[in-house]
Amino acid sequence: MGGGGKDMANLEELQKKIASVRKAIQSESSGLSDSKTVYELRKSFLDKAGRVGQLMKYMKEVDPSQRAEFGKNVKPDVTVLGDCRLTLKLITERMAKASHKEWIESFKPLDKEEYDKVIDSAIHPADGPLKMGEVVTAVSDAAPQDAVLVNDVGLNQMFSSRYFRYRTPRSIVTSGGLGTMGFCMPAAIGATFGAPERTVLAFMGDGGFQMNIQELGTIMQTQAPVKMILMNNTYLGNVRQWQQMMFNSRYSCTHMMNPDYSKIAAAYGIPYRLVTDRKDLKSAVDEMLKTKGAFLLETAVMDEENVMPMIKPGSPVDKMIFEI
Ligand SMILES: Cc1ncc(C[n+]2csc(CCOP(=O)(O)OP(=O)(O)O)c2C)c(N)n1
Ligand SMILES: [Mg+2]
Repeated sequence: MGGGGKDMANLEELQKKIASVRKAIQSESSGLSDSKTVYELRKSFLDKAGRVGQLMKYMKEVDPSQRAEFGKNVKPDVTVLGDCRLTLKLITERMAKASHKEWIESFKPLDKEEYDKVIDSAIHPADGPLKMGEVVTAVSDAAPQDAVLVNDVGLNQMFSSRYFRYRTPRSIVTSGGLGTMGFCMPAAIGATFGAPERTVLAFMGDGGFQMNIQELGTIMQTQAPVKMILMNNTYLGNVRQWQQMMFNSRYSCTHMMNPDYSKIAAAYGIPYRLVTDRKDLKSAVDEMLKTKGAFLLETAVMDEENVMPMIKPGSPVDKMIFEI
């Protein structure tokens, strides 16, 4: 009982801490540092299954206590409580059309900076070992317009998502930020069944491929025509990059001893080719795409390549880095 005052003091301290964390989120890592207008649309007013058709019914049941959600993390200038489908329409009708020409122009020097510092050397390296970006670009250039991209997790996922040029909507199958290594093999097999008329390209790293390598058996059995592009850097590359950046290159458990993939492919009766030199890249990609059915293309890529640019944990979006 006598501790009541102490509890109040603790509570006040806690509230102060929460307020300062909120302030930090708002100013630092929210990624909103330079945004003038931000719309946050909540779907709280949809029914549990998210059915749009029943919105009217659910609107009547909107709980006014939802107002407590407003301004929780970022302080808004204007708040609107209502069904997104209806209120958005009412808001856009009232907005004056703007072109934001100057704002859009302001991105051009930034695009150029990114191209000069990162993209050019990633996709057009002049010498040295093969790089993931150029492998992805070579496949992307030669693949049919409606090819489906499936990727695994790690650097291979980021490089293939970043440099594969999509020409058809609904063409990427990825575990995204969920980042489930091993995802690519079964997902790619599924894609060949879901879109049998399209070429399915499966980009993987040496770590993730081995997590579901037994699916080669499914490919053998079902004849699923998956074009597997293994980007072998002999590392759990994504984790190695973080160890380089955060732990002064003290690598732990990230180096990989790989099996002889030519023998693995042969065991499953799957055509295989290894590329170690960039002069052979194009012909190998063409051979993979021309071959009927599944193919395993192993590319021996640079061991310590990093994916850039990146934002360090806790940094705002305008403090991105281009090299470690
Ligand atoms: C099942 C699972 N285990 C561990 C991780 C953590 N993890 C994320 S990326 C990565 C390394 C991936 O290595 P590799 O498949 O060789 O791809 P690379 O980054 O070298 O392209 C690891 C271990 C994960 N995302 N999923
Ligand atoms: Mg790897």
